[in-house]
Amino acid sequence: MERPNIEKLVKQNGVWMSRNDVLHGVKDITVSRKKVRIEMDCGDFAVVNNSRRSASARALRNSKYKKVCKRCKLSDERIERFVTKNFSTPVQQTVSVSNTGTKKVTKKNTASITPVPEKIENQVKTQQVKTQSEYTDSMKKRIEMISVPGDNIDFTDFDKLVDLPPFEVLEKELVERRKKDVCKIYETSREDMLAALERDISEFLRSEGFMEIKSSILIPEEYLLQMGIDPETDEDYKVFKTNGNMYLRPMLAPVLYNYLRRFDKILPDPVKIFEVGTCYRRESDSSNHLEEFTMVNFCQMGDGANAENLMEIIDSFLKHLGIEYTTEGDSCLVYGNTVDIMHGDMELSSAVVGPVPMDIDWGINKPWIGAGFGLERLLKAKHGFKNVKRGSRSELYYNGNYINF
Ligand code: ATP
Ligand code: 9VF
Ligand code: MG
Repeated sequence: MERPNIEKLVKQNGVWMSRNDVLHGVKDITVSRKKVRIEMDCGDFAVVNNSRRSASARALRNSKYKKVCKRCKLSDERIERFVTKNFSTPVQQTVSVSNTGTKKVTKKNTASITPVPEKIENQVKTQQVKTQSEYTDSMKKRIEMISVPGDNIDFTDFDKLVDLPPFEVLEKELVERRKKDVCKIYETSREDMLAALERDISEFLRSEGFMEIKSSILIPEEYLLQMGIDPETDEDYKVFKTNGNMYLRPMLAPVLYNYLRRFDKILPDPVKIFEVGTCYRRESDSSNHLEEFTMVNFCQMGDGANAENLMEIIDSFLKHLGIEYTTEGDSCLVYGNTVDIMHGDMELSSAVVGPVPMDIDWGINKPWIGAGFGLERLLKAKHGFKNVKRGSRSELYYNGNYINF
């Protein structure tokens, strides 16, 4: 016969046994898809898997407890029932309220901000020194994950590793720092860095005369084909297809083309527009590639659409963001020649001076300039992150700080 699960055992016995074999009365039990949350008469609670073979299940079946929780005020009758497993007579749950004035224990369910000791750094320094070679690869990985550039721990740079404390000490210190960093954000700006960058970019470009657009993330196949991308075979733009006939956009250009064509009939020349939004590409793993990333693409069509103006706007854009860059000539399938804006080895942007032949298909007949930047790469450059993931849509990092503790 199949063994009863925790839910059944707790409901039947009316008691719970905590890990150190202390017997508690059960006030309430909530069952979810996989877990059980048990609230004890003393106010403590436990969340465990709703299993049949766990130590907790065994403890409830075998009735071997070491102590009884005093605060639960379990009646002899309830204990007896648990031990003898005589469930025929239901027991009334009568918890007597003592008149000794003891306070009711209530568990806080709001997250509290734990104050972090200030002078841990000194503590770390006085510990025994550990050399880099004493760190295993998994220790290094863990340290890299929970550290930020400001910690100055770089396992590829030996000079920064002198006086490294033992792993456990360093790990504890870094965890405390990250908690403190996130608490600081909670106390001050409360801004997500990706969202803040988008707002900053939007404000900057609007002040430079560009009009903001928000278009759909879902685009039809026609837009890809018209950009010269075959969604089935293209090697550079590996696109995601939805269950219907739509695709997740790998770029913003198709919609911007349509806007340029329409606005040219409405707005004075030159037409200056931009969009900031999520784009999707099926990429292989790399420290500069995400499958879900944020692009800003700004463009100007008509008067002043020349290489000089393009470089001027890019220069003031990156100066505004405080990011250094170099330029490189490149070419791509979609536009032919591009100017790549680089930060070290990382491409921040591809910039193009039109016109290009496919303009005809989009109904465009004026010169244009444009550039597309990845926001997560801008964050990586700005903060010295090792990986674009730090600044991306993620549950593991908040504003570059590891948070999965
Ligand atoms: P790369 O050659 O580095 O893969 P790309 O030339 O394919 O990039 P573009 O099509 O020029 O990229 O897109 C414009 C900008 O968008 C890039 O310069 C980059 O900043 C950003 N970007 C493109 N693909 C990604 C991605 N997978 N993850 C993060 N950012 C990206
Ligand atoms: C440069 C990057 C074709 C006139 C609407 C504007 C541009 C940006 C290139 C982007 C892409 N192009 N990921 O075009 O600004 O489209 O490959 Si328009
Ligand atoms: Mg490019």
